[in-house]
This record gives sequence, structure tokens and C-alpha cells, in this order.
Amino acid sequence: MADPAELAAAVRRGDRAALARAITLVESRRGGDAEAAEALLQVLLPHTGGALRIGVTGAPGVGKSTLIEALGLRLCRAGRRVAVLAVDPSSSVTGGSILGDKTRMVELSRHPGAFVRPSPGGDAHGGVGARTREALLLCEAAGFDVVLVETIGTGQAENAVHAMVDFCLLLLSPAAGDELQGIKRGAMELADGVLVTRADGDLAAAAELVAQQCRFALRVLHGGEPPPPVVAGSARNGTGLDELWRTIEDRLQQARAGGRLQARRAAQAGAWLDAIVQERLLAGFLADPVAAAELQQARASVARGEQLPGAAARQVLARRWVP
Ligand SMILES: Nc1nc2c(ncn2[C@@H]2O[C@H](COP(=O)(O)OP(=O)(O)OP(=O)(O)O)[C@@H](O)[C@H]2O)c(=O)[nH]1
Ligand SMILES: [Mg+2]
Repeated sequence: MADPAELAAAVRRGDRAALARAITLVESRRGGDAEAAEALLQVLLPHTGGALRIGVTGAPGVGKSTLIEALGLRLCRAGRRVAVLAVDPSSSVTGGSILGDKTRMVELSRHPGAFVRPSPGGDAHGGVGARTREALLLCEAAGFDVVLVETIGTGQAENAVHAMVDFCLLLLSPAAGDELQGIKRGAMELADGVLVTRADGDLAAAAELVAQQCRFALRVLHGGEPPPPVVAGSARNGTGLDELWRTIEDRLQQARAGGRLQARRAAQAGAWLDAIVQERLLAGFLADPVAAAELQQARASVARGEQLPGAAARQVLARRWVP
């Protein structure tokens, strides 16, 4: 592996192979790579922050990849540089180098203005990759001005992606019929905007109807606040995609002008720090064999009903300042 300064310089030049290597480095779990990854990110940090960070969520099969490819191509043709971080649930099996379904985003992947990167879908990370945040920063350092993050459509995906993007776009399909009743309130609450897909062919009218219902639901949900925008569109024939993008850009422009974008990113960085501290405290604790054994005993005692969890936890923790 090249030294961090060299790799950083290559990433900054927009060298795709270097960017891919850099992402592989931050995703690596090999001993020693963590330090190299940290050094790399530290060097590149001043060059990050320049992209519009957009998360795309929605139920499995709703059309996230299709939308990202269609929207990404439009943006590339308009001269933007677009990076896509897609969590590929199958790549933890295949080794993380190819998209599970190779037919997806093929055209976008070939566009010189685009970079498409599938990442292993870590199961513990709520529908985004374990290192998606780091990958996002690397894409920014490489000069991409739009980064699209596709999640696995799982229950936790909205939370996880919301914690790292400027704008969380929720996709709804009119095909599901009672879609609005079925969609979790949490997903709606976290959405910064909604696209009702498949507004083409037979479903065009249904999509408009779902969009109207959705606008109403969001107005109620957000009380007096301006509700997130809802657009009906089609990734297949491109209807509504220009409107969708204009809306997203307008919102982000307003958020920037009002200081909300900077505040959101600052809060995200703080929460990211907290999550790492918690993760490392726990890992440090469990790596201590004595602590792990005591925890095991405490668990048995609690299971037998001899102790309350609160008291047992206090005992386990009392004898050590967790590193
Ligand atoms: N008619 C129509 N079909 C669409 C549209 N968008 C997606 N589809 C179809 O819906 C199917 C699923 O699309 P994907 O883009 O793979 O959905 P996804 O949300 O990325 O799926 P997962 O990543 O597996 O959760 C594909 O067969 C698409 O062709 C659309 O706007 N109109
Ligand atoms: Mg997909």
C-alpha cells in the first residue's frame, strides 16, 4: 500500500483507481490498516465537505438504483461529477468488488464523470456500510460534487443514512397500493423529500394520487413547519427528475443560506464521535477477559433472577475504569 501522503495526492487529482484503493483501505479490517486509513483521512479532511450529500432510501425493490442511475446520468451530462456509494447486501459474500446485480447502474458506471462504488452491507450498520461516512469524505476529496448514498431498504436504513447526508430522499411506489399506510412513520419523519416513483404507464395516475396523500400526511406530520417536498416521477422515462433535482438543490441552498446545513453537519460529526467512543469503550471492555467473564457471570445471575440488571451492571463496571 502506498504511503498515505502519496495516496492522498492521487485521490486529490481525481484518480479513480486511487479513490477505489482509498475506500478499500478505510473499509479494511486488517491490522495496521486502521492507522493508515486514519492518516489518509486526516490529510484529506481539509478538502472534504464540498459535495451535496444525498441519501436514497425506500423499501427493497422500490427503484432506488434505477433512480440513482437516471438522476446520476442527468447530472453527469450537465457537467456535474457524481459519486454513488451503494450498499450491496451480497458483496460481503462476493468480497465487495462487484455489484450483486451487474445490470444496475451500468451506464452511469461507464460515464467519465461518475464513480460507482458498491460497499459490503455490514449487518450491524442499519442499511449503510460500516465505512460509508469515510468513503463519502474520500469522494469529496476526489472532487465529486454530488454524492448519492443508496441504502438497503431495511428498517434502520433511514436513521443510519440520515446521520450522514444533507438530504434524505425517500422513495415510495404507487404499485404497493396501500403504500402510505404501510410505510413506517419513522421513515416519513426522517425524509427531507419524497419521490413517488413509477409515474409512468399504468401507474401514472396512482403515483399522482400517492403523492397527494403523501403531501397531506407530511403537512400533518410537520405541523406549522414547511413540509418536505413531494414529487411524482419516473426513473424509467425521466418524468419529474429535473423538478426533483431543482427542489433538492433549492432546499439545500436555503439550508446553507440559513446556516442549517452547517449545523446539521456539525451535529452529525458530534454524533459520529459519540458512536465511535461508545463502540471503542465496549470493544475495550469486552476485550478484557476478566471483564468478559464477570459479565457472563452477571448475566447468569440476572437470568436466575438473583440480581437486578442495574445492580449487576454496577458491580461489573465498578472495578474498572473502562479504557
Ligand atoms: N416502470 C417503472 N419501473 C421502475 C421505475 N424505477 C424502477 N423500476 C423497476 O423496479 C425494479 C426495481 O428497481 P431497483 O432500482 O433495482 O430497486 P431498488 O430499490 O434499488 O432495489 P434494491 O436495491 O434491491 O432494494 C426494476 O425492475 C426497475 O426497472 C420507474 O420509475 N418506473
Ligand atoms: Mg438497489
